[in-house]
Amino acid sequence: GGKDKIDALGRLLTRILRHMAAELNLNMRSDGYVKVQDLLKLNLKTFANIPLRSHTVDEIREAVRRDNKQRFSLLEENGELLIRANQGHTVTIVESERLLKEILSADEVQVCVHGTYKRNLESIMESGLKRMKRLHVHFSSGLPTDGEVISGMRRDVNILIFLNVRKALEEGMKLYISDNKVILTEGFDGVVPVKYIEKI
Ligand code: HQG
Repeated sequence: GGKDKIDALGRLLTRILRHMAAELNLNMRSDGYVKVQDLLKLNLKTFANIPLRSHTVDEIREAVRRDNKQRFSLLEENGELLIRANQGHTVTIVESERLLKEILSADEVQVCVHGTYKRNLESIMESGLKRMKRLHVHFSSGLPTDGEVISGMRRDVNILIFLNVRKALEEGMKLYISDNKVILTEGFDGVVPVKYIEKI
């Protein structure tokens, strides 16, 4: 039905806007925005097997509105509609300073928590939190409550790692916050060293 079509569209938009700009030759700005009209020219199919071309601007607006983690932002500029993913990128076209807002004081942050899995813990305590394929390590700016969706971590994580924001900022680690309130950092060369982990 219509709901499934919109959900499938949302998943495809996530994939394109975070990971596929380069291979698709998409004109993406350093703040992550691309023209909606450029997307609607693409020939890709959603997981529901519906071609992106067969969608409308209104369906894109609905996918953005409906997204449970507010993964996208829309922008109207010079009569054109632009869309971006708020975080989660692997494509290096995007620049932290343009996509995100820098956190300047620890007072801006109530909690900064990375969600992960027990199987990763030993490795994390050995080598720090790594950004892996993405541009940033991801943290939620609030605590998850039972089974609820929260931007910045998956629902099924079973370990919470808290960042010492004050110490990280003091020692020159740059922290940013996205439009959907995910806290992001490149750490130092892609790694948040273990000494900035406050507690687990
Ligand atoms: C782990 C989802 C071993 C890290 C979520 C994570 C988030 C290590 C995985 C967003 C490690 C990377 C990002 C180390 C880190 N040894 N494992 N040294 N350092 N890891 O997907 O934070 O639904 O790149 O703990 O909600 O899981 O897609 O990062 O398990 O917001 O919008 O390596 O993705 O959002 O995985 O998730 P990811 P993430 P969406």
